[in-house]
Amino acid sequence: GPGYPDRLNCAAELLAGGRPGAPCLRLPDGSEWTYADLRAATARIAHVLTDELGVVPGNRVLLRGPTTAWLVACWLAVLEAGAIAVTVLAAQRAHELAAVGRIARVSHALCDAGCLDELVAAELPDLRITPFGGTGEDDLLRLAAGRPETYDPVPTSADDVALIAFTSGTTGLPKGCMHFHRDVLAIADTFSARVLRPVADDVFTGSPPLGFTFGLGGLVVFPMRAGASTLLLERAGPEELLTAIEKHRVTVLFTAPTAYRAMLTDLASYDVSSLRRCVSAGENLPAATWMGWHERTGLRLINGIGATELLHIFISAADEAARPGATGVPVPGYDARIVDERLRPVPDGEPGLLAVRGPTGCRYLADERQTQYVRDGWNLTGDTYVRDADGYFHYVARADDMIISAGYNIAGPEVEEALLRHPDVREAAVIGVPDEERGQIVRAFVVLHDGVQGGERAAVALRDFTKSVIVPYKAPRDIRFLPALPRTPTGKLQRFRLRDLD
Ligand code: 3SK
Repeated sequence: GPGYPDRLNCAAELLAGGRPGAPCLRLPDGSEWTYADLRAATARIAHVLTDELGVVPGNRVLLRGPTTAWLVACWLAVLEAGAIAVTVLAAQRAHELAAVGRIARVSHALCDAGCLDELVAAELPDLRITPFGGTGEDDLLRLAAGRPETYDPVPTSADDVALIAFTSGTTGLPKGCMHFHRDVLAIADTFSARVLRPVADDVFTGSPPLGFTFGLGGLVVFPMRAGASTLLLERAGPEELLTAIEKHRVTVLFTAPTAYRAMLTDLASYDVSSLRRCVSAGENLPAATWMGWHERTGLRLINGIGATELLHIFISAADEAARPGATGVPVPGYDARIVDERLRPVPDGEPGLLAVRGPTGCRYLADERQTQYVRDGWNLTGDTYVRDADGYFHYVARADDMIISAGYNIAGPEVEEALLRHPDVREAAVIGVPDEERGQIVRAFVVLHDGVQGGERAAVALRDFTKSVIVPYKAPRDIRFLPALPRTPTGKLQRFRLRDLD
């Protein structure tokens, strides 16, 4: 990866990314913070942290709130003060916050005044909670108001931990992933600089929250490293995104495949002609979604796979290099290969486990799952992938989501892609369910477009349709209709909840 000096404070570097008078943070009401504004706000908060709240380098500080300018300033201030940011989702509940707080041993929390309740209910002993953005006497912003506008950032080492990012944990206890100051810059200097290639005039926006590293990178680190600006949306559903793109002439969009599909439905009513770069990650991007977006906007979606363990995207492709249905090729600075259970490379064209290494690698905090995830320096992401003869990586399934039916291996996402080609289908999710005769059978959960009827006849028609698109043994034997699919706050499908439905 790129070389960095031994002494490095990534927050100070990011704040120096743009001209002082250039816009940095944009808000939905049309107001903006320049780089100088954000630098001053960060300095004031950092003074409160060190002088009043007793934060010392190495302390773990929990950050919680919707995507606002103040949350960004708090995040930067924690890092400038040499402390470690533990950014969680505003949507996380008390028991999840309690687990995160215990594992990360947080000493302080900065929490948006609008979502204090769950954090208080987490009952973390010895946690000093400071609200921000409220009206209380002890509000962080009130304390910060009279403080100096400059702050000497703690000269952290490039290898000091800057963040502990928690995996969204669709199953099991959440895992904390430690990332260094240099890692925060490395994601900007690899995926962003080499694949996304933003310019200072770009206006970023997107849906992932800052407690998800997809959002932290795409909505804070990448724009600031490029001296660009970012529109912060507290609510960022498909309609809010479309409205914001039109109103603020957004050029760079970060969101998940589901949102791209949902936006396609309403696209005709909005002017999205300002868009230049659209990144899709967080889940598999079906070829049909890529094609639909291309047909309607003329833009080639930049697909990517990232992981909290690796901080951001490590396989991707943009522009002419993008191929519908493929994730892409390793981002410059990363290596990826397909291996078997014993880490031996498997030939191109054969499915196996995805193994990755690069400048940002997984270091779990106090978790014995480290030795399963990282072997011989390779990160095993838990995905089954195939590499084709051109070196492109294609998603098959999560390794533990492969369905085996009557001896056939069936990858759920392939069946989902087939279902999504049907014009009535809005979302589809496929699981294997136990079956006496076949071991497992394929069951599909389908969300139909508004105004389309489900029922037995629709199920038969959909099943026949999938048989015309993929080999018939992969067609779902059982199709059920749902109003929506169960997802985590970061937008990932919760297959275990589908397995629990009966
Ligand atoms: O979870 C993901 O897929 C992801 C994607 C991009 C960046 C970061 C993450 C965790």
